Amino acid sequence: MNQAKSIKDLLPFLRGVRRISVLTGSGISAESGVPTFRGEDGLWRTYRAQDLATPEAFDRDPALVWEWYDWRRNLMASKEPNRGHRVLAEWESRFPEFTLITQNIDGLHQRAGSQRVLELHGNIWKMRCTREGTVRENRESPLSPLPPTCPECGALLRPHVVWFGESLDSEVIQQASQVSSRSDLMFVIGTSAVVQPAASLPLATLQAGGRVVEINPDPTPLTPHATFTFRGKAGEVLPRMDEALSSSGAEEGEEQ
Ligand code: BV8
Repeated sequence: MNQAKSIKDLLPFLRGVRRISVLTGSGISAESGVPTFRGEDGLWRTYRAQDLATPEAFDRDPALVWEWYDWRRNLMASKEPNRGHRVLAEWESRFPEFTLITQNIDGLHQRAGSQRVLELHGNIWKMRCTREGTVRENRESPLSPLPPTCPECGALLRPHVVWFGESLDSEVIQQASQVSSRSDLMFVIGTSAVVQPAASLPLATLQAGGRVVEINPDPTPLTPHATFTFRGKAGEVLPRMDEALSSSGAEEGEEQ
């Protein structure tokens, strides 16, 4: 049984580790008021995302897909990073090698101050020209006109996100896989661990002899494999871990 009794159980593992990675999912943004995908307030339950977050849906009805993304952008525009995001941003400078890999497209990690973020599924604030492939950031909310068109060539713009059935950016997934298989320890926070290939990254850490620490109020398919599981909300567990770390000096590989 890998249920951690307390954060103190974790400290010996954090002492002296050099390479730490984190994989986050929509659960880390839940306490910022951004609906998760499969929870009670599930964003997808309302909008049947599986029908909309696909290239086929976009080809069939770009205006409808853009209405959904515009609704999500409006929703996210008023949300702030929470304590969980902020602790991870601080940890970036506290550990010798720290990499944040996120499935989220809300940009809240960057807003919290994280500099090195691997966005596996893209970013809702970026758009890509369907003809030229150029990517631009656009934070206009609400968008007008809908659907937006390329200022250079007039072609339709699409959200710069990875839809179901689309491959991830090869550079990004290659980097994420490399980081995962080199991590001494990977925190897996706020993800139901069902979407591939993201869900396989913690297994790469374990296969290479690293440890996995899961933080989630609910069990997931990863739970039985995790070295430690903390049942709780990211915005509560992470600040407590940060507190325990600071008072124990178990950081930057400090020898105890
Ligand atoms: C691909 C962007 C090649 C768009 C998203 C292998 C096996 C099986 C299936 C596949 C496979 N390989 C490919 C597939 C198909 C598919 C897939 O994985 N399907 C799943 C559903 C079975 N994958 C793909 O299509 C990927 N492409 O592999 O290309 C290929 C192509 C075709 C066929 C084969 C190979 C592309 C996947 C990317 C899809 N795009 N998002 C958009 O957002 O609009 S995925 C979407 O799901 C989001 O990015 C989201 O982050 C992600 C994962 O969801 P979670 O983040 O985990 O969110 P969820 O709600 O599920 O869970 C929240 C968790 O938080 C819960 O556990 C909850 O308990 C917890 N929580 C709640 N509150 C808190 C909390 N935790 C902490 N604190 C709290 N307060």
